[in-house]
Amino acid sequence: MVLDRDIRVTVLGNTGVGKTTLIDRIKGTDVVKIKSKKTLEINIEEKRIKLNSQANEPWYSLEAHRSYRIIAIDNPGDYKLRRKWREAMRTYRTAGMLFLLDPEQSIEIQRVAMEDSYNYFLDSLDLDPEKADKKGKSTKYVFHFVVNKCDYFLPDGVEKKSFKISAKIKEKAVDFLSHFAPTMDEFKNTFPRSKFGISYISAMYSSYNAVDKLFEILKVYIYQS
Ligand SMILES: Nc1nc2c(ncn2[C@@H]2O[C@H](COP(=O)(O)OP(=O)(O)O)[C@@H](O)[C@H]2O)c(=O)[nH]1
Ligand SMILES: [Mg+2]
Repeated sequence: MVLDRDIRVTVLGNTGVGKTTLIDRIKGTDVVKIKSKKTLEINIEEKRIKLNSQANEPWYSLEAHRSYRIIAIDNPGDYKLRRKWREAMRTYRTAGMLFLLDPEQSIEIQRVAMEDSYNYFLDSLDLDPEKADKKGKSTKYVFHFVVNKCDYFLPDGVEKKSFKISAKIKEKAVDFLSHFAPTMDEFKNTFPRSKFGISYISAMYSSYNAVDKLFEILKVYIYQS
């Protein structure tokens, strides 16, 4: 339908941070049905969804009747396979990237992954660094940083199912994310016209609403409404 809209996004992050799990969860898929295996190739996942906010739109509005097609480019996270990121971003032009972080994993290693995503994103714009910088300065992209596996901050013995972020857990997740602030600032300096956001979720245990919300945010960035 003409009304339909695409949300094209590249999903990046170190191996094991939950990229594939998150993409699998889109559309309310139950996590128990998902078999996790290492991503070695670039996979394109397409899912047509209705966002929760659309239910609040009046029936006569276009928005109420739209479908959103999520096109998520799932990438391998192994550092040896990261050169594929540039390839993926060159081949499948997207609005920007979802960068996932895992509080269970080394900060140092993930910082390198974040720096790699920055460099490969620029490379994908133009292999000439000056031209890439220029493009970065003048174009609007979307960079959304996601602290995944926030269930990791729950005290032992607390039920994880239907995980909901509390103020206490968010505080810990914010603290974890602060280690990446210098790199995130670098993104902001290089892409001054772009949109930046942060989400705290558990791809595995958050309700579908929380997963859906991530794409609501992207929709607003991309379509400004
Ligand atoms: N506890 C917890 N485990 C998760 C979460 N998301 C993913 N995982 C697990 O982390 C592992 C790696 O996930 P995967 O999606 O394959 O990561 P990828 O390499 O980034 O695609 C799997 O065993 C998942 O079940 C989460 O939110 N919480
Ligand atoms: Mg994967």
